[in-house]
Amino acid sequence: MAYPIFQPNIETASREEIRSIQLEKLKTQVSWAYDKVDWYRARFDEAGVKPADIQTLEDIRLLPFTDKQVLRDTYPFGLFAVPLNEVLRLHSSSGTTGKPIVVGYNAHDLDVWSDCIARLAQMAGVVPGDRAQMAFGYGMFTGGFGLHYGLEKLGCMVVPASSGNTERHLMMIEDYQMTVLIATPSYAMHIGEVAESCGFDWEKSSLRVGLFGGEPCPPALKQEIESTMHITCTDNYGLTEVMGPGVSGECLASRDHQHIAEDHFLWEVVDPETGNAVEEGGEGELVLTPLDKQAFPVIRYRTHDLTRVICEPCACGRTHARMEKVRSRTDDMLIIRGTNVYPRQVADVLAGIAGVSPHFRIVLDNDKGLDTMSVLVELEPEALSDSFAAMDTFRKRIAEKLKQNTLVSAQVKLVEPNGIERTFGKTKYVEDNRKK
Ligand code: DLL
Repeated sequence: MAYPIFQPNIETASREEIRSIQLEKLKTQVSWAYDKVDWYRARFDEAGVKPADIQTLEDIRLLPFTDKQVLRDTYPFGLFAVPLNEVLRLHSSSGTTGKPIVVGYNAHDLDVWSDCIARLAQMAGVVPGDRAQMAFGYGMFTGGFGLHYGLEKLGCMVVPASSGNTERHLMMIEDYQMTVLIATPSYAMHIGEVAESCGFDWEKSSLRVGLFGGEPCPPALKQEIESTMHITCTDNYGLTEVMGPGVSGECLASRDHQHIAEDHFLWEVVDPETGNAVEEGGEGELVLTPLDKQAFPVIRYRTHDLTRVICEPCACGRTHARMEKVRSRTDDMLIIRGTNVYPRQVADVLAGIAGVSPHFRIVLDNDKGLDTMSVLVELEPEALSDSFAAMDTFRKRIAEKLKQNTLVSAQVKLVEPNGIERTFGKTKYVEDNRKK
């Protein structure tokens, strides 16, 4: 079987060539960050490292890590390396208390991003002329716009349907003869459920490929969607801080892995406790350094995603290293309908409301393929009232504040004082009942 490749001379370069491209770009990227961003210059100086000290790829270990906290501390533009009038796009990521983190792209960055997306689409068998229906949200989430421009670059017709309005999605798949669906796996599952309830016939549908990502996609879920919709789906990985989708993509020859776009990202796998490199092929936390970012350089970003990386050649012909699908993280981040939520965001919101105890529980369920979040909120005795209307207003106010902060709608249930069970005095803050 021949697999089409978007940039064959880069995607099938020898390991030596890839390392040499990476080293050249790494040197430039480190100098760029040092010269243009005060924060990097101060940190590198503190660590006693100058850009000229980077002589091999392993020398990256001389540099300090960055993490989400750094992006918060420098909010909104403290890590930007180009004048703001050269920045063409901002995106942001949820999952932090208070302000989100902000990232920016100039024309060069957007061009690189589209190449990375066109690559992962080709890996899944998408070809110019395909008709791609977008069910990722457009907005601050990187999924919608990221995939949109990359697919246009590949030569696809893109229908920017966005997420929601599932019956309209089905109508468009049928009427416009769509061939590619872009969605989070949980939303794709939901489309499948709605299709079943309205008698949609997938056997007659023109849909051929699903491009998924943004959250873990358990193999059983992928297989279920593939067999329901009669399509082939790939699962693609990325994160806002280093670009968005496009960091790595699944090819059709190695279904449990994703090829990292190694000419654009230098990867390390480290022990989450010590920060030291794990042995080759060992499991650890993925650390990424984008090699081609001008507006928003990021050096040694701690993703908190656990994986292992292998460099053996792949049957698809690509030589870029493959990371195992991410199934878990080193922190407690939850992904709910594609939105990142930390339990401490809920804790912070509740801490600001009088009459509420610090004990709560986030309960996650899955209703017809869609994640749902309920929050059990324990009351202090003084907040109890006999008036149903007063309690209901209070409940709605909490739900509104949670929505503002986490960007996810939650059903709030008020619980009497001491009503949330403690085990050995400890509250279990998350109960995740979603299909694993
Ligand atoms: O989810 C970017 C993206 C959009 C990737 C669309 C693919 C498709 P964030 O919202 O910043 O960015 O969330 C990033 O989501 O650190 C992982 O923990 C998780 N994640 C993203 N893709 C996958 C995946 C986008 N395919 C965080 N498998 C990451 C497992 C994923 N986890």
